[in-house]
Amino acid sequence: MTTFTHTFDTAVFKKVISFPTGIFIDNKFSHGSNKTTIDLVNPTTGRVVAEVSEGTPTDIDRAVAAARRAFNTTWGLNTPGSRRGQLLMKLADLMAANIDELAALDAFNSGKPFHAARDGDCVDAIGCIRYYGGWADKNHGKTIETTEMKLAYTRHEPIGVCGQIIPWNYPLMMLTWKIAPALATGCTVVLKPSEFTPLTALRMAQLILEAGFPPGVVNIVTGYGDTVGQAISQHKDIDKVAFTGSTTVGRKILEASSRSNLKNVTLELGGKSPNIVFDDADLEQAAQWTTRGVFTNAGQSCCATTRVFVQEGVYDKFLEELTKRTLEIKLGDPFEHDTNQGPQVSQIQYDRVMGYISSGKEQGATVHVGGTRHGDIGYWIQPTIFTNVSSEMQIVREEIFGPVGVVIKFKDEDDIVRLANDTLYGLAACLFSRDITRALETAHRLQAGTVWINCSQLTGTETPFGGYKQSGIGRELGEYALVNYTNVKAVHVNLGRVM
Ligand code: TXE
Repeated sequence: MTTFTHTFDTAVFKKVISFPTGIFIDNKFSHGSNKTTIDLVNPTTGRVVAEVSEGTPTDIDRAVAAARRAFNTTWGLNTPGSRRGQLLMKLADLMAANIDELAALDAFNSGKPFHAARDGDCVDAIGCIRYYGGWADKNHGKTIETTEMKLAYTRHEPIGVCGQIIPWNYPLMMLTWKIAPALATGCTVVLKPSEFTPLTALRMAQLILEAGFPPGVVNIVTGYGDTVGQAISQHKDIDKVAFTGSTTVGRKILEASSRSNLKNVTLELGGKSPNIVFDDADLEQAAQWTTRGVFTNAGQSCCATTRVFVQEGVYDKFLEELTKRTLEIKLGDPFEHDTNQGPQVSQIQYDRVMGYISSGKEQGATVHVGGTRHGDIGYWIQPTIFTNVSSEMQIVREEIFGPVGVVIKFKDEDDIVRLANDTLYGLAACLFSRDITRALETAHRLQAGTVWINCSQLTGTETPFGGYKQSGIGRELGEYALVNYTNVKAVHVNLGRVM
């Protein structure tokens, strides 16, 4: 079986990290059934730096069998919620004790800045595990008033074995958003990390083992989407699939569910979210948040607010503020102190984003800032702003998933609501105004699962996250996510003596 060993000797983190990179089933690491491997590329150099086992559909069968056995014996309804909560809390403690290591692995594997991975992703991920650890013994049903002759109540029962497929943009966070509510409610898990960024998931497998979760409760199978991912989505003994990724693959997952066993499906998909600056906004604050909304994580965020709409009267002033801040973004090695933006995750994503930049140029938009690659090696792209765009251009309509924003003028409230909602997506939106009535009225008219007022990109473990329209089905985080992992059973008890 393969092992990851790397000596980190960087400005912000120094340590040798070593752990097995086999597939993790029944609390044991092993080869995949065909003993092949997947190469991992460091996006800062474009060089292969590690390998992990390549799982197969046969491995998924083995993982599902382990998860089913655990569900029927040591987990599910067989373990009190309080015990599940204790194990989740223990896992959160272990993550906190290893936070620098987890951050280094995410930075090394995905290219995001180390400090952003540690202070953002890892803190969020640990908080998420703790939050659902707290829910594990509090997700109760209700008693329901009917007649004096009947007692009716509901039970929130775990849905069963859950397949979870996650992407590469927030590798650790996405893992915790998926496993935490599943484990809290009593489900067992077969998780596939992205083939580009599996390292933190495999390190988490070790921590899950160390925390004391029974064998089979969490199984992690590294592999490709069209083999392992597809095997999960069409498996007849998986009760639910939770997916984060592209809208294209989201459709395939729904189709596979309908062709196999009609498993419950929740989807968190793409976006093309609007960022609205009204003429009464605090422009400096708006520019600060807009910069974050467009460029965070090198633009690789599903809720990136990349369609920047600015009211006519403040367009020039706002563009000046936004330009100033965009030019201040420091591209560099993820392990330097002052790096704000690392490379795109892969050659494929680099090519995809550069393709969009070319299409913007060809279709007549103006490159206001950036528009080219950065450096000679790796997958860096300069923060890019387009102006003079029109609504039919690809860069305005399609999710770019890179550091690219478009800036567009609007007239008034009706105009902006029409423009903002003119998209297939509906994941998020942000708006800036000092007028609370205008802000709230507009927020309520936007078709989006999250609306930020005078801020952007803030998610909270307690607050639901998910999409309208083709941005997805269901909500993650908060109490709402518990619904994804439970079946509600209504029990009717006859208290009378007559039929
Ligand atoms: O995503 P994929 P990709 C968007 C973003 C990006 C585009 C393509 O616009 O440019 O998608 O990225 C697994 N059955 N988002 O190609 O393919 C895959 O192995 C089952 C938005 O990387 O959707 C990985 O684990 N699973 C997004 C996961 O799906 C399959 C995050 C995501 O990969 C599969 C990422 C299949 N047939 C990309 N094919 C967000 N919402 O945050 C692939 N996978």
